[in-house]
Amino acid sequence: MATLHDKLAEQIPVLREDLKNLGKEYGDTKISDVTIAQAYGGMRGVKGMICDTSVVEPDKGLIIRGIPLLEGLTEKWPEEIFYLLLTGELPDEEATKSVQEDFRKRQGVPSYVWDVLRAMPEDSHPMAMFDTGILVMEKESMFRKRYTEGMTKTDYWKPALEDSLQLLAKLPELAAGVYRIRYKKGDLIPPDNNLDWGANYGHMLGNDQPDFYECMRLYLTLHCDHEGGNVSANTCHTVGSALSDPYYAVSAGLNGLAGPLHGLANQECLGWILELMDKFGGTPTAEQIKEHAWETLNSGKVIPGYGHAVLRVTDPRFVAFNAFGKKHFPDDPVFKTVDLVYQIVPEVLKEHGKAKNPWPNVDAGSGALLYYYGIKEFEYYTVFFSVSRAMGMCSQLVLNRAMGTAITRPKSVSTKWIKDFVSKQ
Ligand code: HAX
Repeated sequence: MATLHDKLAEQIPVLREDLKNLGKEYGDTKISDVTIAQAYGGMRGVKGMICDTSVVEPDKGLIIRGIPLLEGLTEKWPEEIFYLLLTGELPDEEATKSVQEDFRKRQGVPSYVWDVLRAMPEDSHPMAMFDTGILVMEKESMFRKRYTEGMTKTDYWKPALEDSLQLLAKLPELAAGVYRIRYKKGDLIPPDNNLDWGANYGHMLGNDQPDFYECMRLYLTLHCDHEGGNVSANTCHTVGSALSDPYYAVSAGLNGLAGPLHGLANQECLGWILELMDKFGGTPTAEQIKEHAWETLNSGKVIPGYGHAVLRVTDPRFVAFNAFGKKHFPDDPVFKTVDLVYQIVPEVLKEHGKAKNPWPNVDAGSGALLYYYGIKEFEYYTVFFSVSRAMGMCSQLVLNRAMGTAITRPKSVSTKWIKDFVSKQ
């Protein structure tokens, strides 16, 4: 099977031809309308961009290139998922090895990155450190170099892929370094060339339990992508559409992931679980969970890890994490509490009547796994999410450069414009 570069080189001319024909024949066909509520409501449901890597169906959740997550993808390693996201095909053993070898060759975070991170205030958020680390490496960008030299538009995807591979190869090392520097865990641990991408991340964090390696692979697989409209993907896409290189675009997207309504929900969520356990002195009863959930809602806060802008069922990513916990540590008190909360909170949210989706999302369960394996610093949890999500962002960026997607520029209108418009109806 072909390497990533060769496979894309074969597919991209076909994709371009398809787009040319679609534009010519159906360019004026409407696919969406926008209401005033949607314009004020975060453009929810407005179809206004293209993402070929994955889709999220309200009743099914994540579907990567036509394959629903729970139909075999949770057993795949992240390198295989990256190949699938980019090319639409699951790699065979040889192609998987070529991605792994590519990542291995490109390892090695430059020492100037560590200097910058060590100079940051000691109480910096790990996400601020991680995103800064990516931005500091921007000087390595091949995309920027080739653009300055005057490359042709049809070649944009090539240095975008090159930057993406460089970046992804270094992210586990950068992320593990952030952990060890921020939480004073001792010297940085260099990558082990015999390990795969996910296991190496675990190794560099300082945990070589085989179960933890498995957990890391699953974690990196499950968070890889969630179509194009979520805050991080959409931000990365917008920044990339200005032909800012992948270092700028991915760092920007991850700054969006650092919001509590998005990726940071995983830190918030474990905090909520531990607060609950602390309050009731251990694994809480159903009544106690109900009481705590209502207290949260009545104080005007959201219950982290529940609800979703698109999903209307239990997130399959939550299902996969839950199955991992049940297999490896069913009696762990934090995991048991997460599982109990899952049985109570949806009913509370339904009774509350506001959230359109009362079911858990990916962030409801992921923290319990990390906590079990000794990563207790939950401010760090969104960094795990980021390493994985960078695969989706990079895949979308490369494909967008291949498709020649235009610079993002939706039209905004003022509230006065809206008032004048409705007064004429
Ligand atoms: N707890 C309490 N209230 C909730 C809620 C929850 N978990 N989820 C939604 N609501 C409320 C909203 O705040 C909103 O209230 P107002 O009308 O007062 O503004 C109302 O229900 C309707 O919201 P919605 O249409 O159901 O949800 P949105 O599409 O607006 O928002 C969110 C989706 C994920 C942001 C939302 O469900 C939420 O805040 N959840 C908790 C935070 C969280 O888990 N975020 C992670 C989401 C997954 C993700 O992106 N991970 O990266």
